[in-house]
Amino acid sequence: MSTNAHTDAHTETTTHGSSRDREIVDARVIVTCPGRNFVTLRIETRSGVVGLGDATLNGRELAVASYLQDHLVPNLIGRDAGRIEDIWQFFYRGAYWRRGPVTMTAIAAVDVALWDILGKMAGLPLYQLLGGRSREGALVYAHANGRDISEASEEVGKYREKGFLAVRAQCGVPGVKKAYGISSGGKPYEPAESELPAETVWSTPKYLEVVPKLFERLRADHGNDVELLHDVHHRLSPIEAARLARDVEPYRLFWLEDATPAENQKSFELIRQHSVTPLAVGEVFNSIWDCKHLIENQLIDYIRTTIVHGGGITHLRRLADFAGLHQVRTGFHGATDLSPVCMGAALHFDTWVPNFGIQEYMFHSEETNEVFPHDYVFRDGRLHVGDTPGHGVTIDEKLAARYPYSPKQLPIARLEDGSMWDW
Ligand code: KDG
Ligand code: MG
Repeated sequence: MSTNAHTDAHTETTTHGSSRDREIVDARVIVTCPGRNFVTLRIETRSGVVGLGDATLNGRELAVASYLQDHLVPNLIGRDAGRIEDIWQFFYRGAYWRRGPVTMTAIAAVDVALWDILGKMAGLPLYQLLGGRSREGALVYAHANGRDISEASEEVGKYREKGFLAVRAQCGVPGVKKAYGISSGGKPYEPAESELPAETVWSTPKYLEVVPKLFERLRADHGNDVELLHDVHHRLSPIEAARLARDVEPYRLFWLEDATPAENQKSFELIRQHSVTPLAVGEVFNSIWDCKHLIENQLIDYIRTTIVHGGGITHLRRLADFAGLHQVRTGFHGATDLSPVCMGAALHFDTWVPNFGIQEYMFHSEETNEVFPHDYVFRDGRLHVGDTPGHGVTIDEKLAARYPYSPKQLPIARLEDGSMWDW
């Protein structure tokens, strides 16, 4: 693609440089595995400003790396990095094959890297570019999990001691060998642990028996002074989800997450008819179209779609504004498979977005934090971004190169009779 197709013939001068300074001269995909796989896009302008975007899609990392490398990067070289909206539209509208996790993750990586560059060129932190601070820090929730109810309750206590104001709680299900969200051997929970998907067995009746008991115990042990959350991880049918949402009502959950798969957005109507437990959904969504019905019919309270899987800041800003019109708040996905680059960008967004709800915060490993130095810090139950221009997250490429890609896929779930189920 010829360079002059993307740069202005006339010189467009701004306080911080011309379109020539902003010309994209390099874009590279970095794959690294400091304990888990991450894909990062690094974009550089002619004036030497570097921006980073997370492109990690757990278990499908190389598909996004190839989408970027083979299809987006060749279209980036020579373009004006300041044309963030036009580049987004070029890759979304211009692609013909729209949406889907691979495409939208790749577009997100480009978008976030460009916002990072804009912040660095302007000398401003990203939240300032978005419209400035709406709050002092982003309320976060941690993950407490235990092999049984007592262990889960102890874990909730540990997080409260660390200053967390909100905790997601999961516990083992008696009779189910490997329930979602439960780690083994005291290690942090990481679902993608083998080259081919691990097969787990699922029992809805056993699960529906234990969860209300878990939350009854947590309220008895910890009182009402802590926000409690729970992730069903798409395992229930709409009517089972309605039953669970009703059964946990006395324990005043902050939210019940992914109670049923949401390909059929109307299925949430059934849950709503039966319960006032707040509902969150959307970590697997990629665009506003995945949740339009859910939002405009006020079938959910929190939208979980986050920057890396939802087309970046440019698209998430639209989604959040649309959600705000319907009193739906943000509750961004923040598992460890989203890199610190995504977390940094998400926290700037959280610092600005008027209809903020909460941010998920699973801690990254030491190795990951060393590969991705960042300026956000945890204090008093909240994550606080720094004032570094851009999103405040960088990469130590030398260190990253010491951790080669290691193929890993997410597990699958089957019912006790062997039928495939939702993991
Ligand atoms: O890659 C899948 C994980 O991000 C997901 O299982 C984590 O459901 C999750 C959550 O709420 O963090
Ligand atoms: Mg989840």
